[in-house]
Amino acid sequence: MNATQRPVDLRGQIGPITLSSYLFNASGPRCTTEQELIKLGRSRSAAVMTKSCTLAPRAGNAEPRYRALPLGAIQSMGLPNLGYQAYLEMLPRLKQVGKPVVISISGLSLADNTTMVSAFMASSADLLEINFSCPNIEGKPQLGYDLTQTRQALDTLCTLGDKPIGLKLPPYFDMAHFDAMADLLQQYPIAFVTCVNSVGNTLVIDPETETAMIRPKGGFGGLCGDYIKPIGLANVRAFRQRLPQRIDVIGVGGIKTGTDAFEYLLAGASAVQIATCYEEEGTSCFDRIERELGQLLQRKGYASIAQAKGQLKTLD
Ligand code: RRO
Repeated sequence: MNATQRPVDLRGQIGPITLSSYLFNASGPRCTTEQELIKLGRSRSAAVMTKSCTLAPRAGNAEPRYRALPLGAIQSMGLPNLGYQAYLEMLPRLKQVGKPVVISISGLSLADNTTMVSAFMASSADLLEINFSCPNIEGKPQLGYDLTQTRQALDTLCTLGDKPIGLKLPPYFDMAHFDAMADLLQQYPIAFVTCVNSVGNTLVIDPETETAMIRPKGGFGGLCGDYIKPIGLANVRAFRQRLPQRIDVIGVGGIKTGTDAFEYLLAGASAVQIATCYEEEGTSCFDRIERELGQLLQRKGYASIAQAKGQLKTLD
């Protein structure tokens, strides 16, 4: 930056909350324990997001359940977490870091989600992200692929308090599904959607050993990282085009450079989350990607996130 250039305004947005930067951690890696969450609070992550919680603590699925791959990872963690009461109890200490705390909630039933959302509505959490898309629990289909159950869940969960809530959505692959889900979601007072969760129930095989890469569910697991960036971009774009402006779209999937974050910005994301890259690199990814994004926007003559948001050009 030379002396005449102003720094780019990199603030992101989720519903009523303005973030100090455009990126923060996704629910998933390195955000389960208080120690990990405090570390996130002291990093450049713009918010502290927790691992999805359940009613009772869970050890998660059998190992090996995470495998790094050349362009990302496959995993079937199985919701390992401390149980929602542990996160309620540590919230005052997490809040002391001075940035928004987002609680990810992933009940195994609507009754579980109702209990947890009610509890966090009465807490000092800033935002709730309700996970409608965990692909890794045997016998529990992803809620976001079932319109009827999604409607039933929202009918209840949207009446439990005033704190802004958002939904973590699975990836969709058909225009009719984007249309149907967006039509449904805009009937509810939600503040944001997060697109996308891992691409569920994929299979990666080691041809040498002729074995599936991970143990749970016979090797079926969520695909993450670079492999899924085009899917994440498409989902952000599709929901941004269909949802009213009062609902922010948060991008996640394969962001490991400032250029990746910029692509999500062009697609219309109000902020982005980092998962696999944070797992591999640790908290330094937030400074690095923020710096790269700032330099890219500066070089392109954008003064702020807002100027570039949704400005994707198409060829028609
Ligand atoms: O813990 C997991 O296995 C997991 C969850 Br809750 C999720 O929402 N998405 C994912 O890929 N893994």
